[in-house]
Amino acid sequence: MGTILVTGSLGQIGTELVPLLVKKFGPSRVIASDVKPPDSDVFHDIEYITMDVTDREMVASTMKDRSITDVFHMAGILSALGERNPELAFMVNSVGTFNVLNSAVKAGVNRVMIPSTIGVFGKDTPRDNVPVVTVTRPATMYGVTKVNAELLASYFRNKFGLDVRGVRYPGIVSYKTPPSAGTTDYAVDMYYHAVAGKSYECYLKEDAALPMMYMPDALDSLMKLYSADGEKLRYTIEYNISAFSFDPATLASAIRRVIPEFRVTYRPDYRQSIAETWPRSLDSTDAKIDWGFSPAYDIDAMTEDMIENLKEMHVRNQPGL
Ligand code: AKB
Repeated sequence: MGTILVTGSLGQIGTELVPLLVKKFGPSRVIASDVKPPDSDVFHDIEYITMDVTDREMVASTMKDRSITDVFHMAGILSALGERNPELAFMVNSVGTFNVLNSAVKAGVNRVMIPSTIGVFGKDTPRDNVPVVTVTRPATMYGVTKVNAELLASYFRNKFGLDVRGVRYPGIVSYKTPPSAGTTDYAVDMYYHAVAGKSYECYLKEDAALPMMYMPDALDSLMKLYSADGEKLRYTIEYNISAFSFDPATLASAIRRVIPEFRVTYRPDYRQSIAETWPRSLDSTDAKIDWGFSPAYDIDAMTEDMIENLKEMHVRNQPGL
């Protein structure tokens, strides 16, 4: 392995993936990138470049000139922002993914990791224990572009032999990056409010159950799949993974076991209509069989860890609360 390029390094997953890659492979082997410069010196020990994945020339020359061998393509516009700005979602998620795959083939890249999402499912998909191969007819622009990314990944694998791998992530809970553009972000937001001693108005209904997982398991899964034996992989970026499912009321109860005074009210908005088109639970069996997916955190272990870490981060001083 030579040099790893990470796109979307300032996003929810990218922020935590980059330090993990640096720890694993060393600072000289990782180049972080995002469309904007970092706010502070978060990635001070490694090379950071400003790169827009929708810029074909920029993506192609970055991969070629820096002899990139591996790409973690984490740049993406999530579901809620995608509904507010469908054109941006199309450009980043579809055009950007095409640019990354096309440039990777031309530059002789060995492996490309691309996350997919439960957003590929829609109203015609079964709601419970959804298998990998099922109906993928999403209602959101995010879903449309991610189905497109799944098809592109398989096309580039079959046509050019490019090693492309990825998982369909459920909602991911994490504390390092404040919530922003997704439908499942309410979960992160709830913890931020609870630790700040505030009540929370939830934009999903209390019984809107969705598949979820904690960030350490999301990262561990990605790294397991990255180093898995390619011969054993039956799918490209379509592996379903999820650690558990919960609805807002269940999460609020889990938080109240640690912070009993925490209160939640419900005022569903357009994100409730998105959640209603997604499954309540996923079948992760194929990921377990093919590359050993095995999440460690349940909802209570995640809740204790989230609250402990958010308290340490002095969440009361975070803007926007
Ligand atoms: C979102 O809510 O848009 C994302 C996702 C499930 O892909 N977290």
